[in-house]
Amino acid sequence: MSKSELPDPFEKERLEKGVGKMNDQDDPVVMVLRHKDVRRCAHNWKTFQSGAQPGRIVVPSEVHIRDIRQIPFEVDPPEHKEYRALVEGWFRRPLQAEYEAKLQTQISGLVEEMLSRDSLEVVSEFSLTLQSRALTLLLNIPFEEAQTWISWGIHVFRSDNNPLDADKANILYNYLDEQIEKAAQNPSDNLYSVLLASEFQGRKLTREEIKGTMILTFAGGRDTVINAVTNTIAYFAEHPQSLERLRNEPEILGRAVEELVRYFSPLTHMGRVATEDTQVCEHAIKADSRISLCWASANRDASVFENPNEIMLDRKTNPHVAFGFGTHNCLGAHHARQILKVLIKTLAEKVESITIQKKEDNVEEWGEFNRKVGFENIHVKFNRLS
Ligand code: EMZ
Repeated sequence: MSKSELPDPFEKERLEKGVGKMNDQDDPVVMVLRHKDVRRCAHNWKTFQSGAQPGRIVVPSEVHIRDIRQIPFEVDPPEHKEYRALVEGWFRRPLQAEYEAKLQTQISGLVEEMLSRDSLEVVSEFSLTLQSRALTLLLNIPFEEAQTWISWGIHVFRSDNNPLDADKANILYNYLDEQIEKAAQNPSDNLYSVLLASEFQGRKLTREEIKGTMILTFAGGRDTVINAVTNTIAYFAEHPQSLERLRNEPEILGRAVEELVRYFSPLTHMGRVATEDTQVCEHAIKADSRISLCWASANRDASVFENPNEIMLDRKTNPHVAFGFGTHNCLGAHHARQILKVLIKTLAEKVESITIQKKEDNVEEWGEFNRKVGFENIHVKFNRLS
């Protein structure tokens, strides 16, 4: 196994039982592992709801560190649809040529900076910087603001020794209160102002709803994007021939992005709360207990993906669920895809190879499963294409 590989820890349980079990702060989770069941349960929002107590559908549960509902993520239909409609257009802006050009300028600049160095740590110096700078485009606010978010570190709810750190979460919450207030005083054309002007069911959005939407925007796309970017660098470091292939066959870029996202599955799973007694794969699920939709497992399901543990850059049929599935599919997916597309294009244009100097895996523990999701750190050198 070469080092950038992310093994699939779910295969045996997926084949034998279809579900796995884990405890999480005394609120157990039945992990749904097969592609078809994951999609079926995601589709069935009446039985498997998102609108439970705020924080409870996230694994690990965030009920002890927040009581603000993230919107539209923790709301069920029909309200979900109306909230989502308020932001859907805004989150499609990454598809515009002008947005892509700005992203290109940011990413080219960052790659150039890295090319001039003998060593860099990808997670903290490259991926976090890239993610934070790109977020200024998504929010439509000045580039300089990225520096504040970079200073918060990788995860907004986690610190080094504490996977659920309420003090850390408060940094974000206080910051958002300030920014919302600022936008209320001085309306402009950023996301805060757009939300302040938005109406839900004939009334203005409340400050709490705006904050819930902003928390999702900050938290949902942070470590996921950072992992995807870091894994992309690690993959091309170990497969320089793949970078060369993309240089020669730019037409497969779109497929390559989907395939990398399938393979990396940056978000391992997302929970739901059962609204009634039911079952999944003949496993009883009690009302008010939790399941999780394990995107990472579904994306390695051999009944759907040929050679699921291989990265086939031009994979043709690729119904992956790395961005979720159904009603709640990822709002930030256009932005995330553009980031990866522009990043890979830029690497192919400028970088000959990437040398790995040292690295440490980031392994998540989910009950009986240990899943490598990326790297804690990975030190590399970018070598320029001449
Ligand atoms: C939540 C979640 C959303 C959660 C799509 O995922 O991402 C997690 O990283 C956050 O901790 O609060 O936003």
